[in-house]
Amino acid sequence: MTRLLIVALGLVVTLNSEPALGENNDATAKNIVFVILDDLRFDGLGFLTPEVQTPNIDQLAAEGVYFSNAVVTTSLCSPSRATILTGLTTQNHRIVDNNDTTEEGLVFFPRYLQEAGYETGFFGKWHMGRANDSPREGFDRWVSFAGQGHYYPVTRSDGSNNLINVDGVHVEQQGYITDELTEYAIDWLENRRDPNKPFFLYLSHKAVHSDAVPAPRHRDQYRDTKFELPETVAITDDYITGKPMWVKNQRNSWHGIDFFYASDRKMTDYLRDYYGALSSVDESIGRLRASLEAARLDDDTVIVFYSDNGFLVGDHGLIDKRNAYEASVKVPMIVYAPGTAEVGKENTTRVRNLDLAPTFLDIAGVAKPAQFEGKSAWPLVTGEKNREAWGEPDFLYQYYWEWSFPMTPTSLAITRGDVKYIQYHGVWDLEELYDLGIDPEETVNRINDPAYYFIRQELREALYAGAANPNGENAIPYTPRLAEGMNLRDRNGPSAAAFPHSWLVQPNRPDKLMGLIPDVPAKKKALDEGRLYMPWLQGPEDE
Ligand SMILES: [Ca+2]
Repeated sequence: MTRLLIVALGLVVTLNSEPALGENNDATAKNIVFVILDDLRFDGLGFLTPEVQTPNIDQLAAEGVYFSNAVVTTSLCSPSRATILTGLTTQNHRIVDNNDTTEEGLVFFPRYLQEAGYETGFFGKWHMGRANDSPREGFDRWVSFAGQGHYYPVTRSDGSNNLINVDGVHVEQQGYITDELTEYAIDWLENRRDPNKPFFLYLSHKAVHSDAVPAPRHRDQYRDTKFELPETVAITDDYITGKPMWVKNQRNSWHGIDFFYASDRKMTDYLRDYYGALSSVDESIGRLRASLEAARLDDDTVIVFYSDNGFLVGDHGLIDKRNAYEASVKVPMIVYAPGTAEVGKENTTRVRNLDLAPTFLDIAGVAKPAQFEGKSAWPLVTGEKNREAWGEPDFLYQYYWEWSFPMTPTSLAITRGDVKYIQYHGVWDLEELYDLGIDPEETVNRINDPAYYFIRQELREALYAGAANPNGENAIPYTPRLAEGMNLRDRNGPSAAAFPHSWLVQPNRPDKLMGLIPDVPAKKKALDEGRLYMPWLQGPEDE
């Protein structure tokens, strides 16, 4: 649709449509449509990767604001969704992995919208609480399913199909899940909701989670397409020496490029199905927009396009998500808000999933609850604030080890400005430090670079302080172990990684205790001068 037509529709809305009325009688309340995908890579859109065909999403970006530096505070389905819904970080909402079954005490942001007079609808993948698909507080309409759901109906032992929970009543899944969820959403939009209330539509697609299955009409869409993998997929001496052992070891695992999903499939081949499945989502966006336009709601409705986490396709030899590398933590984010100042622009501000709940409430004119940890990104969309004025917070990242996928360790990271520091817990391995300003691909681990000595220590301290819970406690949460987990490796693939060269030493070194001494300025001074730093042997002037 052209800009001119949107402006024309806007005028029609002003003249003919009834104003949306909340309990506060706010005639200007905006409707909100939130479309969230599962595991869509940050650059997995046509306007960013030419091989990918997503005309409707490209158009949404061209007519909206594209956030090129959107990130998630935990790159895993359930924890990220819990953060989006509660406005809390993982250490505080405590949904630490996909095995967690409780949502006890959590308040989901749509409840605040209901209280402000909004009608709310949830459609699709909830992915918390395992087998519990029953309606959750905060939603007037509920269409969901347990766990991961299915791309196509699957026949159960009693002969019926797998079930979808519609407002507490189970019905069978009829067809391809992306199309079916879109139809449920549009049905609510057009026929079921109260037209006198502003609405919040939460459309949560199963696509494009593994194993991605396209609709029949998209099965051959990319048959002849040659997708390229990231440059960091290559093993080179220069590159691989700076990486922790667990990264090298994960290459040959369920979540590694050399044995991904324990198959001999090539990632370049898998991406044909991945992006084929994305095409139904792209059509879904087109259908939603057409429905809004037909109802003359387009001008009063903000659309937010998002993914619950990133997805690696061979970056650093890894696939899937969980780790703290850029392709894992970055997600595609578009905010379509007609009439706002930043339309058609890219915004480079680092906006977190933690910031979504405050943003939605801000759009609705609802005050931010005290427990929310993020900040509204709406001033970035309206142009009220630029990146600098908005005041980008530190980006704290946390992923807690899962027994089910034991190859990725507990990963804690903090990014301040361009510098990212990563620390692992419970595993004997290297820390990492990247200067994203000069090394966006994270190819040079600067953890032992003297130029980053002080920022390294500053970030270690800030990370520890930021990862504490409201009681000031630093605790690593975990859930019950139920089985061995995905330990399979290709017996013909790469063997275990060697220890870092710098760790291999002769016995009886005089500096053998230096690794225990905190990295204080006096230690740096001693190292610069080629001296040992042993505080218990030296005078106060050396401290
Ligand atoms: Ca996910």
